[in-house]
Amino acid sequence: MGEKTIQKDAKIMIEKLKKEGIDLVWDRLEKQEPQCGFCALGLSCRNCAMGPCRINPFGDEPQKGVCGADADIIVARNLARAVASGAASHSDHGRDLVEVLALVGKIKAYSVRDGEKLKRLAQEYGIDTSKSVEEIAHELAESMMEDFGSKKERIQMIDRAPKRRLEIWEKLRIIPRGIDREVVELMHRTHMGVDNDPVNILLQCMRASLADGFGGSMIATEVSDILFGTPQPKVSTINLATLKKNEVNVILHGHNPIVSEAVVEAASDEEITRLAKEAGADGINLAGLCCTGNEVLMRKGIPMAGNHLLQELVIGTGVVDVIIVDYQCIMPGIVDVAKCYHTAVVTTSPKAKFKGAIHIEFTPENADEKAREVLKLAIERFRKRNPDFIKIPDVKPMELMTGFSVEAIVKALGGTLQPLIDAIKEGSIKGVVGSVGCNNPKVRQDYGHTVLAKKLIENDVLVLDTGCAAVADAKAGLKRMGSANLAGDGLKKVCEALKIPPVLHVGSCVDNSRILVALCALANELGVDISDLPAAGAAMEWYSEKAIAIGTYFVSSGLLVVLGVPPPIHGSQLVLDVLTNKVEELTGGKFVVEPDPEKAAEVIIKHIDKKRKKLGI
Ligand code: BF8
Ligand code: SF4
Repeated sequence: MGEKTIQKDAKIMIEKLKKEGIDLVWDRLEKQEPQCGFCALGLSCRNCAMGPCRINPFGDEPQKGVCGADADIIVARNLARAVASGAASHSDHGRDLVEVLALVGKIKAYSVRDGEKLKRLAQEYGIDTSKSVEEIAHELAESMMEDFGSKKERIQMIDRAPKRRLEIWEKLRIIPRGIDREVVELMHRTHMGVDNDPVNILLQCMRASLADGFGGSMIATEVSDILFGTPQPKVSTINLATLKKNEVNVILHGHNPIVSEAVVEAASDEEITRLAKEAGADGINLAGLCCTGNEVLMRKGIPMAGNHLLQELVIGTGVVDVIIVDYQCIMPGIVDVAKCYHTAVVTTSPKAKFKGAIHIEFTPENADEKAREVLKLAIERFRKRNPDFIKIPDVKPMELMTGFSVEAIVKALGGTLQPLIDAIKEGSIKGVVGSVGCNNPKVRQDYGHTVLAKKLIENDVLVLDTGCAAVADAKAGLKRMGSANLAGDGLKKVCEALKIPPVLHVGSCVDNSRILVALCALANELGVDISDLPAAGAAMEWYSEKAIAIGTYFVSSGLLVVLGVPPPIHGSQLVLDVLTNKVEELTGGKFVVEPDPEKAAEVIIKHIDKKRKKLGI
């Protein structure tokens, strides 16, 4: 295995934990190698008890599963199940927020922070906005719950897409009817003996992914903004040096801001501060990890400890007193690492319990009380730190600018998208790229994201990033004040004028819906389709099924999407050809698999140039 990470803080911690004999994600990957070749190609199936089956990729027998399914059917079905899981994850997260919205007025811990957005959404859903905030919130929640069900012919926010895009989807019959419905139908179709036309399965993959992008994820973003405030630009810090030796450190990990927002509130509670001081600490220090981290960074400016592959390393600093999690992307491995230190892993959701963790269940009704309980636990654990195990990497916390919701971007532009459109037209900004997704131990951590982003901004391409890609770029200093210097002359000029970095943090992974909203708005302003825009997506270090769902809704929306890690589809020439080639005739978008970020940037820039030429700009 080559170098594991490009980041200094991570390198220092990997070294420390190695000396302490602790098994990390990279060690476990090594022990898994060689990984199953059939599975890597998508050629194994265990969908029923006549199997498990596998297809020989070299043309020898077996070429069919016991039921008669061939490579194309098996690969398409496997991909479909990944899309279903990814869409389900984002959407179930969205639903949890809708359930909180429905309780506004009846509970203490949560209220409406962005009343303007609540009204805007209510109008979009056809709700009478002359009522009280609580009534509007309740009715909006009810309407959104219908988006999840099977009563509607189309989910509400799909109509944010440009007219031409909707016509394309209507023709392909992939307008999502209900969020849960499309996921359930995809699972149904992949049961043995249902949909055995690989292309038909892929079309339903697109529909389920759109139910995520314009449904579950978009609801998660919009309702989080309503409940916790729409992000505005702010400055914060990032990397492991955000941990403080003399403070009680609590790491907020996972995805849904419901729990973490309550913890942020409770951390400024006088009693808590007093207890922390009594224990000998200077105070409480909160730091984020993964997408929960992105949520509280965007809205509250809470410092960020790191991304996906930092979750074990952060515990190894010996100063994390509690790591509190909600759900998704939380490696079970953190419980084993935490056992070697004084760190408590606290789970909070009835749907995400971890063997060996402490479960403190949060509900909308008890959130403030439970948040204080968790902080008290952290203070207790602070007393139990072992000084022999403490090491915070000696690096400077990196400064970053965050908080670029679409509303904030429009505000920075002076109230309309026009300046951005003008900049794109005259070529000072060549195009826009959404850089998204994870870390994957198979890729040198943060290398793919950061090299891609640097190359794009050098070429005057504005980068919008989310999730762990956003954390990677920020750690590398691409979102510092003054990072406009790293951009090409055109983009630099625009960034300096607007006082923004050339890489804009638009949020967590559900906030990829913000990228959709921005692209829809741009296309609508220009009177074109999304596929006409000089725009693209990239997921250079993806690992998660959620990333597959995101990539699929980007491609379905007409974007070229570069994947830096090959998806398990290479076992079927047909599926590979559809997704990397033929789909372009249908949606205008397609996947490109390119692990080298330099080459990925070239592919994207060429694509952007082509689109500019076609637009005559
Ligand atoms: O939803 S980028 S590793 S943390 S899946 Fe997970 Fe991937 Fe990070 Fe956020 Ni998104
Ligand atoms: Fe085998 Fe077909 Fe069953 Fe899959 S569905 S395990 S290919 S028999």
